[in-house]
Amino acid sequence: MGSKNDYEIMRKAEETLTELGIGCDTRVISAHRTPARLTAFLADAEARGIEAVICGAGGAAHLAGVAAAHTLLPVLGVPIDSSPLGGLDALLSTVQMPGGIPVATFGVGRSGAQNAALFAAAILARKDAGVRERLAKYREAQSAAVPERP
Ligand code: RP5
Repeated sequence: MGSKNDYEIMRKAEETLTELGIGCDTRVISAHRTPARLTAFLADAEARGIEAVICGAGGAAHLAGVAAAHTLLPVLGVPIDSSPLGGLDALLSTVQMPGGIPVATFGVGRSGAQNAALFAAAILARKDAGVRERLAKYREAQSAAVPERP
């Protein structure tokens, strides 16, 4: 995430991954405040076994796009409502990548963070039967928690 202030939202991604038994390495990395940290993190990300990168950022949210430019790993972007523009700025900055460097963009805020984690799990589930099973159970538990009547 671009700032420690984004953690309130991005912890939902961390919690969801943890619930699914998927390890994650949560970092504060800003494309503009700590650009060297960003390039260093991505330089050996694949070698360290990272399979997807979830980027949460607000304002002129270029973090996910810049990250995607530095790696062949799938990059999942979560726009965060942290500016006076209410997250629309972050959404547009993240989703509207010029052709050539894709960022899979999720909804603004907590649900986006949750869905980014679930989407990362779906990617991993293609090759990891354990993740697939836990993802299926997550869905079952979610369905079971919805009352049939209010
Ligand atoms: C972005 O600027 C961060 O992702 C954050 O959402 C926003 C504001 O950062 P702070 O000034 O709160 O650290 O880079």
